[in-house]
Amino acid sequence: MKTFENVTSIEQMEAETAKLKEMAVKLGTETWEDRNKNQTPHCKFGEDGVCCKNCSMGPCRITAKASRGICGADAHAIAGRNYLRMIAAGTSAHSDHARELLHVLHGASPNGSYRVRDEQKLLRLANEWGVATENRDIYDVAHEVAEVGLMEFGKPFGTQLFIKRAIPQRQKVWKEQNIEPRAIDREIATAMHMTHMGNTADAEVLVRQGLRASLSNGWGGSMLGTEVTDILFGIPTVRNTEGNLGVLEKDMVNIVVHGHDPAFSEMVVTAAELKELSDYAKTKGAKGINIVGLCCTANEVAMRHGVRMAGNFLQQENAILTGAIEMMCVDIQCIFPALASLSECFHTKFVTSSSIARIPGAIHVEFKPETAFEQAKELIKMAVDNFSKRDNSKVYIPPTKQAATVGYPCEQIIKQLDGITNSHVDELGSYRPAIDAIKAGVLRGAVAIVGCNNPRVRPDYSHFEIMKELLKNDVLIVATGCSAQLATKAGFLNKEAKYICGAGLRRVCDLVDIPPILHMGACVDISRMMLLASGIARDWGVDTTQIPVIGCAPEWMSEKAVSIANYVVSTGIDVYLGIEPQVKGSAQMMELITQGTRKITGAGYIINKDPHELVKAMLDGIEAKRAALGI
Ligand code: BF8
Ligand code: SF4
Repeated sequence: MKTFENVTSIEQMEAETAKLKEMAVKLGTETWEDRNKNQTPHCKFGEDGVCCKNCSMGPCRITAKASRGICGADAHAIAGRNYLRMIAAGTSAHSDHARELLHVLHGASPNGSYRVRDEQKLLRLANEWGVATENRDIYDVAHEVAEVGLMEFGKPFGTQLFIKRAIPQRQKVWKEQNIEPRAIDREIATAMHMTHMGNTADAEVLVRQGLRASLSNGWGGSMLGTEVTDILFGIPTVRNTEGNLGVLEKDMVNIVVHGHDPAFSEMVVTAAELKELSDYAKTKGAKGINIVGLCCTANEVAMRHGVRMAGNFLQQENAILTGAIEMMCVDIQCIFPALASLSECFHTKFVTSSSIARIPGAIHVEFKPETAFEQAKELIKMAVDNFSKRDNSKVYIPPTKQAATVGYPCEQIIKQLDGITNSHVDELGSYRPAIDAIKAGVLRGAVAIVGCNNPRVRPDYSHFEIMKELLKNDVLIVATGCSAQLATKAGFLNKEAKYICGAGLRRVCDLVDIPPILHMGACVDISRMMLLASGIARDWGVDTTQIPVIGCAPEWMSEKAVSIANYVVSTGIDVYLGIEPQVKGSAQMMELITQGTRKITGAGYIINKDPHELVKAMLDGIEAKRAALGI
């Protein structure tokens, strides 16, 4: 039988990193590997979540001799408050990202840098929200939709509009459990207020607010971010691209866009397509301009433009270490401050663009929607001018890259499913063909693998091992964020990767013409996954807790990830984690996040640092759901 031998192993990826690391050593500069060593072992109190510095009587730490802080807060209260603060921070990050985009939509105009790219999606949202559309200019509609969206952050009454998109069973759970998300900013402020000195000390109450605040992200901020991005830049469609550092070009001006907010990177990508700029690059001795992405910005531009992806989170310093980057432009989130000083070892210009993420040593070009396109052009010129300063004695571009097919939002998945059965049910389509495949056992289920990579474990290895095992066992994977990028680097987004899958999944890949892992976008696009799971549950006629669909974040690290994990659990989907949340110092908190939430939402965490044990638990979990459904 045919096989797919073109997988890039973790060992190969590590060998390339080691080679780049040689350059860092030669230049006498450090990277995360060194800093990680210096930070190990980590502070035990922080690791266990039992250090409180929420007031200046502290910091207080829970130890064998001190079971309470000065105010009397115990380990459960302290760990619970720290945990809720992580959720609040994560919720604020995703949601503020969406808020910025809503302002961009509010300022969009037919002749401006930002236009409405997908009128149909805008009109659908306007109808959903009761915004008048008939005989109106599309930009008037856009501006009013943006206003309604912005009100979701601070409205004094009511709950998030998008929760009506959830299946009725879920809405009922949220209402009965009193975790329906209200205004986004309110849920964040409430979380911060509850955790202020002298307020909530009951761990369960803190966990409940975590669920509620996270819902204002998943079914609020993140979903707004995704919707508005689609309206402004188009719903992603299937594209062929490539991934890993081999996408850098030795004869071209290499510009990396890194971060999360696509408003900035879209301008850079569009400007780079201008003939005047590529001609300009040629006058400077380069063959052209090569824009590549890092982290979630990479996912955004890959899915909409086919821009190639240089890599994920822990690869950001490696990109600079190639010595072949003329400019790295960053926007917000997951950007190492270390990039500024590392860039100084090379000719690389390191440019920050947002007031939210300012870094000493960077060139700061505050990006403004009104002048965005012009600013992007200026930056590209600056990068081109920098090409001649590249020092070839410091250049090493690892040769490895993989072909990838990306761009599978719900709309695309439905379209492809429709294509095989002609079972077009209604305007929104149906997941029934996928459900039939699951019921028949051709597919055992589906897993959303998401999140970061993390030096607490062998980076990327857990993603890799878990994916490989699930594919072999006929489990379809949807991926976002840095996980999707690992899948890209490994070669799992190549349609030919079907040959590493079980016979059932391979058949589905053939029939639907998809790679075995569907790239659904950036981390804000986990909201797409919530709609996907809800759509499957709706078409199946059961609750989301019942379908053999689970989530997994094998190497999560950010506060955003904690917020995401909580809204996934709130949506009724079990979350398998490969990194322990920092609450271990409280047995009650450990019980709450693994068992307690099951009584509230029907789902919880399963935690195991060993990827092989974790994937076994995942397969067991899927089979248990199948058995309960009688399939
Ligand atoms: O939002 S997966 S390291 S890049 S937090 Fe960050 Fe984690 Fe990557 Fe995207 Ni998500
Ligand atoms: Fe210590 Fe309580 Fe202050 Fe926390 S809030 S630092 S436990 S006194």
